[in-house]
Amino acid sequence: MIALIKHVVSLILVSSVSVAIAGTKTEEILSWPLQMTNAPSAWQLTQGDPNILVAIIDTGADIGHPFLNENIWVNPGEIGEDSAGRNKSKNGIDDDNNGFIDDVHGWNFVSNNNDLSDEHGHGTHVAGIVKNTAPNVRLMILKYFNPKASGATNLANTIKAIQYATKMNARIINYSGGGQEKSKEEERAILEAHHQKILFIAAAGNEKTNSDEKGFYPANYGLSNIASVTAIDEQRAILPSSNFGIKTVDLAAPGKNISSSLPGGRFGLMTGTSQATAFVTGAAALLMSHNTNLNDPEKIISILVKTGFKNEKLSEKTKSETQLDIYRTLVMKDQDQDAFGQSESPSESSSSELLTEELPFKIGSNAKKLLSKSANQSVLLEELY
Ligand SMILES: [Ca+2]
Ligand SMILES: [Ca+2]
Repeated sequence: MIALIKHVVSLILVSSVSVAIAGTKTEEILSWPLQMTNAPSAWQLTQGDPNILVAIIDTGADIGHPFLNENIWVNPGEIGEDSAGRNKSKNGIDDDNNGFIDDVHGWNFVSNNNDLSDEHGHGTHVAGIVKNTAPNVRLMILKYFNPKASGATNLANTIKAIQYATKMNARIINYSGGGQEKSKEEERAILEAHHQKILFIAAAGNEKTNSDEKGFYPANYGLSNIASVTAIDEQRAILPSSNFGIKTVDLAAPGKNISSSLPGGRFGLMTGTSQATAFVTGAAALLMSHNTNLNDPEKIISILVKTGFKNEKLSEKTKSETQLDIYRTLVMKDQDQDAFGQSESPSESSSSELLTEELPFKIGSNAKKLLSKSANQSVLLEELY
């Protein structure tokens, strides 16, 4: 498992590049991924259902961050008073009998406690992107990554985190990590999640490789609840660092110079397929919020891919040459629910014009609020490590 840690570290470090933005308006930087994915138009339909629970399996998160704190999941079985009148969240008792003591917002599998603090920044950044895309959904924080631990340990903690998310009924797992080593146990854990209809959104990886030839896991397990996401820049080109593959990579989303939250109440930029993955997770959460009967992961992935915006720059890079378009995802699902059957192509549907014409970008009041909230608190020029 030495290779795994190497690649896990590599994935995260590539995602950690902070970029100076001298001469660029902060709001432009903040808004481009949301504009490109038509998120503000989508928010006019839904900003996310608080009942949609998204597990962020990563480096932890700053759950007190002003941008995140209202979105952090609260385990209902670990709050309130116990029979002795003590606060369940800190009584040292596993009140909901799930095997974890005082797991109020998630779990730290590195230290085996409920301290979710993020010393790295990656998890806080990924969580912020999901929140920024799906403003009202809940985030369960599961910390698996320890840069000082062995690959085997990080893998074992990943598996435990997937099992926790499954047990606690997350609807989506965001996994912005991975490596080129397979693990039967990890695959089995994701299969168990599939049995609970949990959608698993995974980073394609930042190895600059063709994932059809050299697998990157968990993105490459081939399970029908896993979506593999690669990253594009503001010009819609795939990043030179991003993995690709016409058989194995499902779709692309923005991943370069992405602004999001960082520990300590800060904001900053990161780059990589980790960030792209988080946008797709947010989009899937909005889709589930808008279509409450939609719970088949395979179908959700199919909708995300087929309603994506066709991008010729993704030719030979992804399965369907599409990039995430959240508004289309919601609207096309609304307009023609039969368009996504296995035998029918969306291009034959009554809403086919949506596949070939770019929809007008409209920014709603909530979008402005979100963007300005970010801009006012941004600290964008820091080198993280
Ligand atoms: Ca518990
Ligand atoms: Ca307790």
